[in-house]
Amino acid sequence: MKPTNKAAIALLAVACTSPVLAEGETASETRTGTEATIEEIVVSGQKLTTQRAAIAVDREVVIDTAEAFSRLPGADRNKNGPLTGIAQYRGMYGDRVSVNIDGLGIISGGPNAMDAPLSYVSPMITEELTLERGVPGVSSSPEAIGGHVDATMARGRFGDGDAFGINGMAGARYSDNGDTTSAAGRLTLSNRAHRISVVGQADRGDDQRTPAGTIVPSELARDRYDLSYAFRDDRTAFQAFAGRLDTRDTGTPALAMDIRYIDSALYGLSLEREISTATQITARVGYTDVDHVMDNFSLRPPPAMGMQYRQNRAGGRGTVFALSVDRGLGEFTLRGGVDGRFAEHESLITNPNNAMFFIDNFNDIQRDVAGAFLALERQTGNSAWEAGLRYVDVSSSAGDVSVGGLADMMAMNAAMLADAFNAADRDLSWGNVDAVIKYSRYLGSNVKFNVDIGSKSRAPSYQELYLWLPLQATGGLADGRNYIGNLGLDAERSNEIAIGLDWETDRFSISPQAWFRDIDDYITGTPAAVMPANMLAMMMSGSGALQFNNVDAEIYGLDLGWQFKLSQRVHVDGNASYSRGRRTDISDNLYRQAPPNATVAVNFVGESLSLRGEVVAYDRQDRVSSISGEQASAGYAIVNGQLTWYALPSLRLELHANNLLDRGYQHHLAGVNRVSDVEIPVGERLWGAERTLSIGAVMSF
Ligand SMILES: [Cu+2]
Repeated sequence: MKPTNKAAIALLAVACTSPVLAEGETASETRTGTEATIEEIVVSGQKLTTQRAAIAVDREVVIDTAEAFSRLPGADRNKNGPLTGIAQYRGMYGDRVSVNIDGLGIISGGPNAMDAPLSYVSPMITEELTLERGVPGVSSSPEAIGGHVDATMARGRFGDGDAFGINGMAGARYSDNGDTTSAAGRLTLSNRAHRISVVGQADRGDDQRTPAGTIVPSELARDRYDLSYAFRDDRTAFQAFAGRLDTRDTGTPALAMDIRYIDSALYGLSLEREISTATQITARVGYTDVDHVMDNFSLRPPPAMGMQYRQNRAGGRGTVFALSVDRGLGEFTLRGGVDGRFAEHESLITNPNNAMFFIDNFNDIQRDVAGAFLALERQTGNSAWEAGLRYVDVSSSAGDVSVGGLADMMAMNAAMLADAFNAADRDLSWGNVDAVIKYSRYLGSNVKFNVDIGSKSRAPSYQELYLWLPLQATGGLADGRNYIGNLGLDAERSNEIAIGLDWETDRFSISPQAWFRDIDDYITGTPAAVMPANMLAMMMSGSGALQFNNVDAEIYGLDLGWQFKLSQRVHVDGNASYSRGRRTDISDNLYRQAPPNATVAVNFVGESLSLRGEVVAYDRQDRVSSISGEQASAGYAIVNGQLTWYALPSLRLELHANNLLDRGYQHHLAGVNRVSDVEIPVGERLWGAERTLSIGAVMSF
């Protein structure tokens, strides 16, 4: 077993038996002989090595789990609304970062990623979010070109004996900004072999206030439930779950419309079974079904003219599966498997004031991914390596499109685009080989060196291919530009190296990693040369269309986490991220890149009380994409404070103050306001929340 896994299990044991110590305390583990001694850096619910970074999301007083994710080194989030955070990792985001929940990928229903994968992870009922730092191994996920994240839902524990017992959790949180409330609960009936669990979380909030005005609309309403059954014995772990996501009127002010509803059903089965002492199989299958409606007139001030009203009904559904076998061969472990993802999507735009008006935005889209991988690992006393290969086959298709109810010139140009699209060959496929090599070695007892080298691919998304009419349905880019797809796109390929150190002494630990990504055929918008598309985009928005194209790019940077113990009870910690993304075929920067940022915190961890005060600082970002018309943003620093008190061993009370000094600030990735006739002008970057006080109580039994 890897040292990191051992440390994780030790930590889990500490977390389960002693909730008071779980926060901010480093799990110590005695090792013998020449065995390595590096521990994970454990900071306020975060665990970090150069191989992985994990965060205990339920300890973070957040509504959007993407916010908790953004606290990890190298991680950030593109925010298009209070529940619409898109994971960004080392300059890549959207479909480039794979997000699994309980080992299964999510099929989003919204063509603009309003239901981004992390929106399915309600924070209070999430056990842990784990980011594979460095280059993700080939077995983690297909098309994980930018990174891989796995979240596990907190479904409770098994019992110790044959008798059934009940355990659970009940918690509530309140934030004064927007009177935001969260309520969560879990009830588990279990013995040593069986576990039945029901969990749920409900979030509600009104519009958020900032020092520059109220963000309209930024109200939110989301319910998430899950019912599961699990079985385990010495050699088997089985789980079946059925879950629902029910999002109601929720603002997305950085996009052209707001969420009226997202109704999703999620089902999954997983089985892990030890066939022999050396052989283990893992099988997972999941199904997601999403029904979604958004519009531009219910939550935000409606357009001046009835003809500009838009309602958009979109959906997505499909199956994901993964099957793998692990076989131990002495010092070696061989892992092989197959996985896939078969998804359908559609999106229809209408106008409630004009029954003749419709746009087949996406019709009868199918995108299927099938992959196979083989990885070999070797673990010896003080070094380890892993080498893996993966083949991914992606095929996609789209149905015929049409449009109705447009006037004169618009109708003519739209009809030309529809005819061209319908006449084109839309059955497309890509075959890609990925390769990853990872090596780590102890240089002395408290320094470990790591190097990862990978070549990873991603085939184009359905939006990048099939967006035939210039619109802003771009998977959440939110740059305000109208895009058209491109049926001739090649797959992206990122050749990447990451070099890192884990260094730990009695008082100090640090885990820096430097990385470089060279991306061939990077898919981004470039000025379109399609005349009818440009004319339409001009009529709708005043600027021409962008078309998805293959370009060349590079992204490089350095990120780290560290901790320094001042005494048994007091430590300082922090992390820092630097990333730079640019085109290499022309002189321009990549769009929506996180600026350099750092967090420094002082922590006190007492018997039952812990305190944390932190400064979060972001540099300005003036390396912006001129093609997207992206604006620069100023740097800022805010101060946050938090207090956690175990009033009883089973009762945790939380008091958090965010933006304590009530600074006005604009996070570069916060999105640009697209809503007219509200306090914050159209085209202005959205402001961060004013000073916000939150209280919470979480009881476990
Ligand atoms: Cu939507």
